Amino acid sequence: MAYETILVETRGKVGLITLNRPKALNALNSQMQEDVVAALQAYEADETIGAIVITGSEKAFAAGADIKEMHQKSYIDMYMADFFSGWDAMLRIRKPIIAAVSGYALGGGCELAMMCDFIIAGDNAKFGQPEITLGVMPGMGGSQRLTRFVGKSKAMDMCLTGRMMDAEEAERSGLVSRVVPAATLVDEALKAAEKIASFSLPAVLMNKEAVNRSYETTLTEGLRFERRVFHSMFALEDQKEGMEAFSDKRAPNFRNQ
Ligand code: CO8
Repeated sequence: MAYETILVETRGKVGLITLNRPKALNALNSQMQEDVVAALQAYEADETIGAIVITGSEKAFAAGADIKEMHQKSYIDMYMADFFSGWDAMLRIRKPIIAAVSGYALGGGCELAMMCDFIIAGDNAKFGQPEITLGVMPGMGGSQRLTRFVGKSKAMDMCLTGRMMDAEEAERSGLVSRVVPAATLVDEALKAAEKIASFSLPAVLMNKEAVNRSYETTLTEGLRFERRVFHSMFALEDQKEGMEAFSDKRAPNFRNQ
């Protein structure tokens, strides 16, 4: 399928989505929301795909929601369209999504990266929630997710001053999982995604679901959920195969069953 605002390609078992509005530094407009969600849903439905990477350009992952699309809208326009709620469909994607961030990840761009399962940053990455400088605030989860990633003090600092955080600070604060040289960013993200896609898909989905559950429930409930899912994994052929392969000192041959 052809998309207007993104490029998609399949690399082995990995789906690669590249945000592609270079003239607007990949500002997220409604078309891009539709395109990204449609591409994610297509990869979700594709049995040959085990993980997905979303990236942008070297200069910008995404410089925010498209200010030019938004600025004349009224309250009732935003409310009736439930503006930006279309991105929620991303949260229903069960396969892992890695954000590979080079350059600016600002406003909605930072929020999109945080909606992915983890972020690998190029050493030139810059994260920020500069909405305050525009007279608004984050609207795609920034005030909530950033706070959970980096804690209240830093999230307040970012949202109230609008300052940017570089890759080193982002890693130190827990916003990104690792920092790599910008020149190798996409390769490193693809390598991580290929590794994930080499494992048993049901086991991968259950791992993702369990980690996400920790954000939504109490520790006691989360631990109970984890134990029940862990027990259920002993119904998987891939569990037998993984453990047998370990004993036989050979590579496992997972069949996603
Ligand atoms: N929206 C639209 N166009 C943009 C955006 C954007 N967010 N960011 C950059 N552009 C455009 C510029 O207007 C410019 O276009 P043109 O050449 O036609 O003038 C082009 O991209 C290149 O940008 P610059 O010339 O500004 O490039 P610089 O290298 O000088 O600066 C910056 C790069 C620092 C990234 C600068 O472009 C900038 O500050 N951009 C805006 C960053 C920002 O404020 N982002 C937050 C946007 S608001 C938001 O994301 C809210 C999300 C939640 C909404 C929820 C609603 C319910």
